[in-house]
Amino acid sequence: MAIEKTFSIIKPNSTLDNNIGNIIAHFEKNGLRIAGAKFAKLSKEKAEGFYIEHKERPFFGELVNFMTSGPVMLMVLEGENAVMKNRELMGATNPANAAEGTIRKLYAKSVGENSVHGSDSATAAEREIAYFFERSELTNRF
Ligand code: RTP
Ligand code: MG
Repeated sequence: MAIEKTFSIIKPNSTLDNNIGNIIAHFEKNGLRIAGAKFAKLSKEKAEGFYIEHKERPFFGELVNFMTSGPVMLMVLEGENAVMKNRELMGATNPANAAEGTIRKLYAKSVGENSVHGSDSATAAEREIAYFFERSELTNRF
């Protein structure tokens, strides 16, 4: 299996709860490594563009409000099978359904304030990484 990259966000509930280090440690202990990172406060326009696929969903406004309510940690993670590995480590969207030991089970508050975002496919990862990072901001070990 080739090394691949995926995109991750530590959402405002977890930056505010001081869980940035715990969540990064979780990735690092489970085979993913940081290939790029920045701490930021998203503008409304940037958050709306990121979640454009959810524009017609009833929770879109709430989602954008939440994602702009505090700082976020934007990260590119890399490792074997990184996209699916990250989704497994995150757990189900709703923490009530998330498996024991997953990031959302450990740190999420609700289906909205669910601690982390992770790309759901290699195609999404490519778009999301390019949406936030310049090529020169990423390590290139492989
Ligand atoms: P993400 O994109 O953040 O990694 O999460 P996901 O794939 O597990 O979930 P997705 O269906 O893509 O939804 C994106 C984010 O929208 C919020 N959401 N709120 N109130 C609701 O019913 C609801 N449903 C989804 C969550 O923050 C979810 O992560
Ligand atoms: Mg999603």
